[in-house]
Amino acid sequence: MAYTEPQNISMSILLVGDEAVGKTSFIHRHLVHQFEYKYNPSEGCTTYQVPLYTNKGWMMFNLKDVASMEKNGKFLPGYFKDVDAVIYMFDVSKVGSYYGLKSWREKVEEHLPGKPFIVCGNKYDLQMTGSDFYGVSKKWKCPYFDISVKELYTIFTPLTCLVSTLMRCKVEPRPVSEFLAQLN
Ligand SMILES: Nc1nc2c(ncn2[C@@H]2O[C@H](COP(=O)(O)OP(=O)(O)OP(=O)(O)O)[C@@H](O)[C@H]2O)c(=O)[nH]1
Ligand SMILES: [Mg+2]
Repeated sequence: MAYTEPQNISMSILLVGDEAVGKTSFIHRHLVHQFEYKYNPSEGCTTYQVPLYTNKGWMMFNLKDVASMEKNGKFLPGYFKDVDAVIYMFDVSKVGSYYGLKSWREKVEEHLPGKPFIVCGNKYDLQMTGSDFYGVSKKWKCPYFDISVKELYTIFTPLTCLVSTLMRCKVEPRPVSEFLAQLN
């Protein structure tokens, strides 16, 4: 089935994790296909509309980017409004950010009990020998992905994994060139 316009499937995903793990970079990569080297700490919670081309056509995601500095603050109810699923992100080169996920999870579960979630270990380019973090998958009973926003390693799979769970069918990322070829 070919779509010419993004499908508004109203899927909202909350993105949380410690300082500088790459949450905003992840969104930026999806939106403008560029990598920003400079670190600009985010503030509050910003929602971005992110389209992704998949084997089911274009899909639109609302990605809610929660700034790490919110960790010790009070989460506002708006952050959790209409959220369908959660991505917990850490930096595979900073083990502290992996342990930091525990308190993010406690905080999120308080507001969104039982929502589907996945864990992403970003900056895999800094540790290409294979990460040791797959244990989280067993511990938290959730999918885990090593990703590199910088090197474009597995970065489209987290969203399609969550949408597959929510739609109960297999959704996979497809190259945009495939979509453009249909138009010719
Ligand atoms: N080597 C490497 N650096 C990355 C990668 N992804 C992001 N970065 C860098 O990590 C830094 C922080 O990225 P951000 O996306 O701003 O981090 P954040 O998680 O949004 O941080 P907060 O806004 O403080 O919550 C930036 O300097 C990015 O260039 C990656 O895959 N590999
Ligand atoms: Mg940020």
